[in-house]
Amino acid sequence: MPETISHDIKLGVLIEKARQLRLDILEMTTLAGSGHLSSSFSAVEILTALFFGGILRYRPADPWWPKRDRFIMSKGHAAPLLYAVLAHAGYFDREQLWRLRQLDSPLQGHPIQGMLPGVEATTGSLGQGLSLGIGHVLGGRLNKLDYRVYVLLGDGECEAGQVWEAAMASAHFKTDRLTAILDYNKYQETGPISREMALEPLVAKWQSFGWQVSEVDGHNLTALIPTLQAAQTITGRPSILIAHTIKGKGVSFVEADYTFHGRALKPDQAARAREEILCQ
Ligand SMILES: Cc1ncc(C[n+]2csc(CCOP(=O)(O)OP(=O)(O)O)c2C)c(N)n1
Ligand SMILES: [Mg+2]
Repeated sequence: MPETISHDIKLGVLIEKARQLRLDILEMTTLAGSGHLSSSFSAVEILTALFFGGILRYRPADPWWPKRDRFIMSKGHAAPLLYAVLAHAGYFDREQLWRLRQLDSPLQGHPIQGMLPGVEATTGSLGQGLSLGIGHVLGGRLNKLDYRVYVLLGDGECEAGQVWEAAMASAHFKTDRLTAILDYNKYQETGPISREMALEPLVAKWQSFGWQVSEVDGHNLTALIPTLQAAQTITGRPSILIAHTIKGKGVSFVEADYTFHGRALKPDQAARAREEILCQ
């Protein structure tokens, strides 16, 4: 693997960032005693690439900078990941992470716009983020702003009809400043996607809706970053990265058991998980 990804971004620095994010998510959810650790771990490299790999333009000191690129966490239950990334990006003090899910905390179980700097959209009711993304693209078009919009979707989330309505609308409006990333970990809350509501053939589906589709290993930063860069060059239609991922990536016993969805680890499990993450 190359040591340098683009310009001066070092692969080793990004891998270490991903490790720190996993450790923080583990700490946050263990302290809270609840939260979606496995859903968060699934997308750690995707958000690392976006926020720290030179893809998104943003200004933590000016969260509503009109020209910022928009990132919408449509699978809002992965809030621990979003919060950890925003803290590491400098939007707020990292100490706030330890207040996840407390009653008076801005770090609620699902992200709420306006409560925490950097949270672009209120999400958690699955299926809505792509529609919000289209609105941002059309707004940018009207206001002559050239920002790009990125939406992270879950695969279980794609069982919601609104996603496909948005997919159609997006192609219709030729929203080429919109890139969706599908966290294709093959599981939703209650079991495998193939059993609950099969999505395949997924590439052909998105293509038939008029999207530019690429498939990528969602844990490989050297693949993710160039694929995201390539998506920026597409014109006349929206693009989607189907990112093959592993739910709970990084902790063997979580990867092996989908029932960890929405469950925090018990202190002894958390200690084992921490060891595994530190050894990678
Ligand atoms: C509209 C709606 N229905 C049901 C839920 C409950 N729910 C929360 S997470 C989840 C599964 C999501 O699976 P997926 O999109 O694959 O995300 P993953 O955790 O695998 O990343 C469900 C059904 C919800 N949040 N919103
Ligand atoms: Mg899933």
